[in-house]
Amino acid sequence: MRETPKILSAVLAICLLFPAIPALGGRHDQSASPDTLRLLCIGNSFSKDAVEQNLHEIALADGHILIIGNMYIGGCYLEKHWMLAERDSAAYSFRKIGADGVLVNHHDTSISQALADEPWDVVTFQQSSGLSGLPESYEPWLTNLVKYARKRIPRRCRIMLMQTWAYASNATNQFYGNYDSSQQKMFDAICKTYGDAARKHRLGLIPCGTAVQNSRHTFNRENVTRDGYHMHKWFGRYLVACTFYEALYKQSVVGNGYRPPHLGEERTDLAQRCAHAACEHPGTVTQIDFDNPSDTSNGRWKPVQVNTDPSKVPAYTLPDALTMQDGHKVTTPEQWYSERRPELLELFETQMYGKAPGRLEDMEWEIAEEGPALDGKALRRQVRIFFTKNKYVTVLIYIPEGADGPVPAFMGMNFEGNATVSPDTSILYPEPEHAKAYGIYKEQPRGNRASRWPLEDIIGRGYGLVTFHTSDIDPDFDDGFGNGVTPLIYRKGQVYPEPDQWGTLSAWAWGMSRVLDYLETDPDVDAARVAAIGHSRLGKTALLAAARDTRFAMAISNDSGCGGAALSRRRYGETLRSITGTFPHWFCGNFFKYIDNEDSLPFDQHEFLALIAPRPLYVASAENDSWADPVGERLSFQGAQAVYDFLGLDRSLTRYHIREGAHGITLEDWKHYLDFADDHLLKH
Ligand code: GTR
Repeated sequence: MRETPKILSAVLAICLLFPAIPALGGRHDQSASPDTLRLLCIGNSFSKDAVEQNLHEIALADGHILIIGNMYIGGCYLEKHWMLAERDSAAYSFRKIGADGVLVNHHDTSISQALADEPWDVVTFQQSSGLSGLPESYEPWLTNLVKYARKRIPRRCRIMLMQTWAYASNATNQFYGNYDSSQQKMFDAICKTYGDAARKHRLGLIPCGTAVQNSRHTFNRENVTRDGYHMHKWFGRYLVACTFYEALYKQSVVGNGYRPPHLGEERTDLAQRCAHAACEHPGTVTQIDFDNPSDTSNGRWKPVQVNTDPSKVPAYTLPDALTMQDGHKVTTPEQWYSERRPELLELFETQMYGKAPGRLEDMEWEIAEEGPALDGKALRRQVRIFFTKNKYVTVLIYIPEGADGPVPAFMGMNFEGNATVSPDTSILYPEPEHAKAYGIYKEQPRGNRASRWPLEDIIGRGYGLVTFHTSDIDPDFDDGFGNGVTPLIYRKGQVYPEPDQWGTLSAWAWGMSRVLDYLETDPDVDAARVAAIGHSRLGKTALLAAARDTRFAMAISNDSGCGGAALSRRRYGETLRSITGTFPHWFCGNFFKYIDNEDSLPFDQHEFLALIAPRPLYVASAENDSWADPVGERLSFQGAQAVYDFLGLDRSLTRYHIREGAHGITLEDWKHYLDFADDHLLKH
């Protein structure tokens, strides 16, 4: 123990025996009060997630002083804890939060030293997550550890088990194989092992794993971990701390007044309720009933109401695209381009999607692979664009063979990896280390999304295709803005985007611009004739990329819906409340103030579409896609057309279609886009 030289150990022993004498070199917290609770966790990074943030503050909000010790070794499992205890090895970081809430890290501490450090009230053990559902990994080590601890702690001290949690469904963690990569299997196994161990040793259980699982059965879904297994920095950590609190104090955490950082009211409330339900029903998932007022809610959480009845669309007034914020009318096209357009773009950037940086100074690229494709009809080029040494995007490009000069191209991101775009066996899968950084990712079979990318048709008609995977820019789940490119813009000490800094859609759109930077150097693609295209969430992104970056020659929105082409004020299908609930990472912080408050938005999406002018704009819907509000998409498109008209632009620059069928991008959609591109991107 670094802070406790051996020479003082005798004095320390005396101080521990007579705690009224200030502990010389010992750490028994003197500022504690008589009702202070002292918690010691013998754990690893999972206990770090659970007790090192929020927990002290949650207790304090209810008037309790809580001293917390966390004996930390990354990935440590019961067998190893026992081995280290037996050898009295000072191998731990003893991370202690005092009565004042300040964490001090004491390196080189042994379990016996930590046990003697305070008159603990609660000591917890946990298994490492990968082993946690394997019963054979518990004994005899847990028995030994419990005996070892009992000899060294006050008689009244409770020993509890901190239940760990199952991984995200597509987690890349190597230990997931122990559960056939099945979240349900892992959760069931964890419930059984911890339940059995708690009964066997008569220990209390802190049902963190159940709380996590509860949250996955709400609108929050997989937005609970930051990398597939560790807790999301804000939501997940708060959730497990709530669980700890309620299990320790046997006092409901619902309504606790502490507000964790970077979580809205909804998710704060959600975490409290998931934790509470877990403590009430530790061995099973509770489907939290947000509609039921007699549920343990304090009534803050509003259920998501989805309207798909056209007669129930509320009355609304759209902002006039041609009136400035200060009430002045836009009277000339020049005024639109020089004043109104920048004003609107700034509003969309700061109030909805979040600002992104420009091009990075030290970006580099390299050709990772190149070769013939489509039976010689195309050239395939795979390019890595490096943002930093470890952060890069792999871009898959197909270029028609035998073209007469650089070709026009479609650029669109893909949802599940480049290899899903075509059965072409030369498409690179991400390097395992790179994929690991996605956190949540499941390698998909080659070509399983090929129907969305009619490569033969695109190439056959003389266009290139440029695509890359969303995860290379920012994995599509809320991890608290730690992964992906988001941290690239953090200033020193910053851990979370400012309310007007980019969310994931904005980061993705930024990625499209960076790929366009590369294309400007590619001899085979004409970067001045690149259409930004995207389906659904990637349609929102394509629109944003083209709105922001006028180098894109065209924008195509396929079923982009809420946050894309559809009007927000109609509140039909997906609303601001539902989209920000399920995808809290997509937008910037400022956008949340418009939830249930759409009429106060300083814009609507017709003005977003109008930002594409004077370039060609295509909006498409599908009849059965009520979630994306096809009517709202069409009305918004018409609102944008009015701006095109005002600007004196030809009607041929804007096109809309609605096809039969469901949400999706089909060959039929693509045929329309190719025709539209023929009109505007081909040199006649
Ligand atoms: C839905 C989401 C939509 C849309 C869609 C998609 O779950 O609510 O806004 O983006 O996903 O991207 O397929």
